[in-house]
Amino acid sequence: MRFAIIGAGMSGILASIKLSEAGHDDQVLYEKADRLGGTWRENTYPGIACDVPSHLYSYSFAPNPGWSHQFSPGDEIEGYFERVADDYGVTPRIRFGEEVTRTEWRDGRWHLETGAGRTDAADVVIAATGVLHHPRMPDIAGLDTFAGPCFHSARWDHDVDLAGKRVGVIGTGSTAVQIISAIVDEVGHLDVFQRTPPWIFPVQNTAYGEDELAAFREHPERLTQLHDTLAELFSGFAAAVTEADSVQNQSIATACVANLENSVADPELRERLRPDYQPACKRLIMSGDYYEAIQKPNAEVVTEGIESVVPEGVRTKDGELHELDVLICATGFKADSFMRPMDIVGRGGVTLAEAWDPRPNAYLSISIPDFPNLFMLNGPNGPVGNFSLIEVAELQMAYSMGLIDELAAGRGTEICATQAAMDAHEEARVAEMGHTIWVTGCSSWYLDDRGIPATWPWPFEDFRAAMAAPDLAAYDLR
Ligand code: N01
Repeated sequence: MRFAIIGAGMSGILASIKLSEAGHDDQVLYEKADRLGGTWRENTYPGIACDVPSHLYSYSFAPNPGWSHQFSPGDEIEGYFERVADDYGVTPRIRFGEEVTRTEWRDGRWHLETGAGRTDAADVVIAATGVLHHPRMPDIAGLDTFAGPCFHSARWDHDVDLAGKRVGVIGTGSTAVQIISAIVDEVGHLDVFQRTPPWIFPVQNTAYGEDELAAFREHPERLTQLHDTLAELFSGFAAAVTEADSVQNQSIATACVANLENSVADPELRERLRPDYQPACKRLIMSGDYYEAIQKPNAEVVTEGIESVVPEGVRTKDGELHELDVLICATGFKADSFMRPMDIVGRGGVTLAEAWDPRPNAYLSISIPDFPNLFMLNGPNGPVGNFSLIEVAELQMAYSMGLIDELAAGRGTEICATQAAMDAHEEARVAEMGHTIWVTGCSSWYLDDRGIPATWPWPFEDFRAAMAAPDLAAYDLR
């Protein structure tokens, strides 16, 4: 069988390694960019780090004794993926600069076309295209009239020198918080345009000392233990977000409230920073230095709504003009794109646009009826809320290998979930959402067009159990 993997980020590299381990060496990875690394290649803003601990945000089979910090910076993470891809022989399989623009299921195979004009045919396609990769610019009048540099956090313009400048940051999500803490000491003046205050869970990001790094190098088994311990801890977090009333959630809330009370001195500012929704309803933000950053004399939190952007800066609804040299939009991503805008045509000519109207769905986030032999990693409605997406992808890939094994064993040539299985799963998923923290009264990128979280509502152990092996009764194997 021939395999095409779309995307050479964390999930695509993983897919390639796991296919090779199973003896499937006829594979190619299509990567639209000229380097691998996915989100860690695209996001290069100051302060970027992963807020999942590095020893958990690592492949289980490739622990890294060299992580510099508990939450290591983005370039280190990108370097890790490059190293793993080299060590496991993935890099030579990648076709860089080739964006798959179309793939069609015809005569029992996927026929792919790339923007570079290449065509290819594969028996199986693994869509490892990522979740948050289409930047969402804010819909603000006059944004394009701004006279100075204006860019999205995921399209950072490194030619722009921020030193001494008047800089505005729109947004106070995970990205903005990292940027603000990183640039506040460099810029002349910083305006933070906050539409909704975030809850901040306090975490310190300590660097590992030489002794600890040496111990990790000398005792690799400790890395595996650490990985497993952190995975357990994060399962606990999952229990919290999927049960809004849980004890764990109350502890998270207590820590966030205490952080706000103890870190923000000015009572007036403290109230403007106090969210009116429960912690973890929006994705919980981890930071040890955000509150300190925004209380610096050169920083100002602007809570008045934005009226428009003008050439000189941002005008708020009270009529005030906030004059700026640089405007940064840390305004998030279109979270429902997944494989789009790729043109995907399944069995019988059904298009992905039709299948995903009105919204994306896949059985267990992996397989779509009438799109045989197409498996998604980190697809729609999966566990995206504060877990290590590496662990999620590893479990999904192991599950997908179970489906691929059916094909490899010759028990059929095409396999995809049945409509009935997907519908039943979706019904159960939606019914379960009432317990979760995500529906307790906030807006966030987790919510779909109906206001239903596009996530996994059960504890993480249930996800592990669901991924243990495919239930073939849910599949149409021909
Ligand atoms: O994006 P977001 P993000 N006018 O959508 C505001 C992951 N991540 O890039 O809250 C004014 O969370 C918007 O305001 P509001 C992580 O999963 C991980 O920060 O909608 N403001 C909000 O404050 C995260 O959840 C790491 O009212 C506007 C912000 O922009 C996900 O990426 C690090 C606006 C957008 O927040 C996305 O985070 C960073 C407008 N028109 C990110 N439009 C790790 O460390 C939007 N906003 C792993």
